[in-house]
Amino acid sequence: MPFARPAVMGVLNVTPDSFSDGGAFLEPPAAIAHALRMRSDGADLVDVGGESTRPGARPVPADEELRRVMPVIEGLADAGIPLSIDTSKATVAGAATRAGAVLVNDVTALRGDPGMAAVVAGSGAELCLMHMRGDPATMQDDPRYGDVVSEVRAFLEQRLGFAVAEGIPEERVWLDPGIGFGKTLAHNLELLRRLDEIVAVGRPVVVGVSRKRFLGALTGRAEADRVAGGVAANVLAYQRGAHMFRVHDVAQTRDALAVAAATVGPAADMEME
Ligand code: HH2
Repeated sequence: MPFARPAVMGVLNVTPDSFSDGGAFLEPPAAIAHALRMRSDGADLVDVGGESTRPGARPVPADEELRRVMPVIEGLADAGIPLSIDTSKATVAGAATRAGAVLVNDVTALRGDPGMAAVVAGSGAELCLMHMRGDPATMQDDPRYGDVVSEVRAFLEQRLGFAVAEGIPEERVWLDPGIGFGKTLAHNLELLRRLDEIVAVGRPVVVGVSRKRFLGALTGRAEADRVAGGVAANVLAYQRGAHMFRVHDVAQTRDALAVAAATVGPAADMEME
């Protein structure tokens, strides 16, 4: 396990249209400066993405995605920043891991590109498999589940089995319930409330709640003002066993998790022995 719990993954969207920071980091110098700031704020790794997956987003061609992310990845790898690549394309994952990315964050869970599993297997990188209902263009059109937690868990177990069958060692796989990806407010809250059932699969769990729409629905706040709501959700997810937290607001999340870990985490357990 390359990252101790709790680990913080800082979000770096090199896109014009991401839902909360679209356009802010399109130029490599601005993106690199922001990543260095997140690192000094306590990010364990920086997740670089060149394609928005917000509800309604349109796919980006591979050459455009490469053009956006590679100068940033190369600059950050040179600076020694641990990197993750947020992509569903094998060519992008291949280029990023060759440049030094240590984790492939695939929101399609190896369903988006038939070449992805082989690239990840050959790269030696970690892999995050995320649950998504449908695709970003349509995923928020009336999503329905019988029991959302059982269905997400069964999906993640199936995708984990697929990854292992494709030659990716189980020890390298992370699982993510995909908060906001084809889910209503009630679905997102049920997944967070019963996150221990996803943790029980036995692989480390990543959660991405940062600035998302469900926080706006609960607080009435715009994206940039959802930090406190996100911190609350991340602390609750930590308590239920989540390992890694994907966030835009690294410093605040790091502080909250330090307090949570000291209170209910392994350090607190050890002191009681
Ligand atoms: N959420 C987003 C993107 N990638 N990856 C994982 N593993 N888990 C998530 O919850 C997750 C993700 C969406 O957030 P963001 O990157 O801020 O926005 P956009 O997709 O518009 O770029």
